[in-house]
Amino acid sequence: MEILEEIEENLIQGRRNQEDEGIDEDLTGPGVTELVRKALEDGISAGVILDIITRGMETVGSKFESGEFMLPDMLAAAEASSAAMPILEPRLLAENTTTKGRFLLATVKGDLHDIGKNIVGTLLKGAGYEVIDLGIDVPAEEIAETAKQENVDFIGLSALLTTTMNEMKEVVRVLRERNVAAKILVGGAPVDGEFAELIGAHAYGRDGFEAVRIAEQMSSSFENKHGKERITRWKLSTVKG
Ligand code: B12
Repeated sequence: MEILEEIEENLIQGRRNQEDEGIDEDLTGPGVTELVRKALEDGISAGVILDIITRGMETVGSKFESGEFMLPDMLAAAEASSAAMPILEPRLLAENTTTKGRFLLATVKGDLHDIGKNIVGTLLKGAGYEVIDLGIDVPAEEIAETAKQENVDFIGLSALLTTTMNEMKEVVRVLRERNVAAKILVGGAPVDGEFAELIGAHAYGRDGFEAVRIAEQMSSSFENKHGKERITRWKLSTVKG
């Protein structure tokens, strides 16, 4: 089996490392973390590995939906995926060292899913943004408070449940009420562009790569409108911090 396929298969089976048992007991040998290290050593790019991990998690979701997988299976895959991130992050960071702006990330209140958000954070950092990650289950007030305190340029909200996506609307309302000027991006499997528009967010991002693209577009239009000053402040604030 090719190494990327091996990563995907072991992820779906929830095998974080070689000691872990998969659902299929015959599956032995290196688990996700060892395979990811090996793939990087072989010269495979961190971005390609991220894509495979994302695809594997989609399969896990379908299996859960069809009843083939139970909650512990989903959790095991999630743990394997999270364990791969610290291995990939330095590589993604090495590709870019400049700072383009401050990005606040949070999974909204009621929602505990953070794999996608963490990937978005990793890619943003890799692209040169300073990321402040508030974690999961974050109330609107806390997001608004931090956005003001830290004077962030972008806010990225994540939700994976059809119930919690409605919380995004509340976050946008509170941000407006508190006059937070940062651009708001929303993302997560149940969210789309139409929903983003409906709740008054500035943009929807399908994945971390798109989040980077949107932020770059917004920054350059901002720069055109307001000159280079603010961009310089971003860079200085990050050098200090
Ligand atoms: C892993 C997982 C879990 C793990 C989460 C662990 C963790 N640390 O995150 C655990 C086991 C805890 C879990 C729990 C539950 N889960 Co769950 N889970 C999943 C699963 C399989 C994968 C999610 C994932 O990590 N995907 C991989 C990442 C890379 O993709 P992603 O999150 O979509 O993120 C990408 C994009 O969406 C985007 N993105 C995400 N956020 C943001 C933010 C911004 C700003 C931008 C620009 C982009 C962006 O970029 C990311 C990178 O490409 C999904 C299935 C699925 N297909 O989504 C179900 C799923 C989301 N879960 C589901 C359910 C039902 C639950 C539970 C209610 C189950 C239960 N009975 O308890 C609980 C709810 C807990 C809670 N309150 O949040 C349902 C939701 C159904 C619905 N429509 O609401 C799903 C869809 C499974 C299913 N098909 O039924 N889950």
